[in-house]
Amino acid sequence: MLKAYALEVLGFDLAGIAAATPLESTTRLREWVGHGFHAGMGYMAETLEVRGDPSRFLPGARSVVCVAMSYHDAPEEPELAPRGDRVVVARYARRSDYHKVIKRRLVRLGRFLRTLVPAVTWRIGVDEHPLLERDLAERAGLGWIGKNTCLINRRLGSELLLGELVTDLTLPPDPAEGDHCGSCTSCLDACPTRALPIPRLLDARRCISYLTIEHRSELGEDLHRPVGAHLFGCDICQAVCPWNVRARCRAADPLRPRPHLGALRLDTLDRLEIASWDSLVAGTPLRRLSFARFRRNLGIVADNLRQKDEA
Ligand code: B12
Ligand code: SF4
Ligand code: SF4
Repeated sequence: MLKAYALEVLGFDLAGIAAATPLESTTRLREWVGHGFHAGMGYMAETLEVRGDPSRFLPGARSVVCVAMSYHDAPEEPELAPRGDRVVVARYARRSDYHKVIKRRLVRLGRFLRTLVPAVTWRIGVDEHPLLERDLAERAGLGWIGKNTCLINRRLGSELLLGELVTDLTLPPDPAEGDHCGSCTSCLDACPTRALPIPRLLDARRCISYLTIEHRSELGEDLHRPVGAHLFGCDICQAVCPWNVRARCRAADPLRPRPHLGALRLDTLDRLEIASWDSLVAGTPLRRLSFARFRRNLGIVADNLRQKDEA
């Protein structure tokens, strides 16, 4: 009944239930942080022990309702190479900020649960909350974690945004889905910075998504060229994935794309003052990029596009 409400009334694309017991993958997370693969994301190290154990997120947690919303805009062509002076913004960021959208829906899901069981306790999680979201979603049967480390669903692909409702209620868990990557290595082969050295291991120090969104200081010279035309985020290891090429779905309101954010041009961006940058990105995930980091990224992209023209 809860899953049906999430899907049919609230409009989530996927919903499943996982037991709230500690995740085995916490060991992997410790190793990942131990090797420094988390780069400058200090919050990953600080919240390490909480992330893999939902009962530390919500004392007494028994179940996690995992949900996902698609932002797939098939049949758009995969944007591996930029055209002309086109600057690339990750597809998830070309629309309203999913954090707000998913949070609002999860709160409604929690309120609905309370009408069924008045004494229930719940807490919601989306992205910045210390939960291993993809591992929980995998356990809840929403898909599997691919070699590019993204959660992939057989029907919808991996262009999914995740959220959770953690509750002290015991709910019947869904079966987990098996791995469907097989012998494919397209994502590892396509990564321009070799940030995926082996399957399911992402080295954030080399990932364009980390470097353009989260990294605070200047980028190492050796990483400038591979950043290409990416102003914010990177979709390459998902664009080449056969499960996304095959996915046949469309992002629904309120996650429909804002077309102008998919067609940004270097010369237009270069003329932006801080106030016009703020209004361009208002209400989207691009808001996370301060004007100073926007200028830093744009400088790198401009050099790369210029060199491409000269070549
Ligand atoms: C930190 C972070 C990042 C970092 C690090 C990415 C990473 N792979 O961890 C950076 C900034 C690079 C990033 C990039 C992106 N992110 Co991000 N990010 C997160 C965040 C906040 C935490 C992820 C995390 O726990 N990482 C820790 C590492 C260790 O996890 P991991 O690499 O997946 O490894 C786990 C498993 O793969 C497994 N494992 C690892 N190795 C092995 C090996 C074997 C053999 C096995 C069996 C298992 C296994 O154990 C590990 C621990 O659980 C989550 C939100 C959340 N709270 O979970 C969003 C989240 C993962 N991001 C998301 C998105 C959309 C993106 C981008 C697509 C954005 C973009 N277009 O630029 C890219 C995708 C890059 C990629 N290939 O992952 C979505 C992913 C949705 C999905 N379908 O998977 C999330 C879930 C946010 C959300 N609420 O929707 N992100
Ligand atoms: S997001 Fe881009 S840079 Fe990061 S692992 Fe994927 S392809 Fe490589
Ligand atoms: S590109 Fe291939 S290996 Fe990579 S996640 Fe997709 S199916 Fe798995």
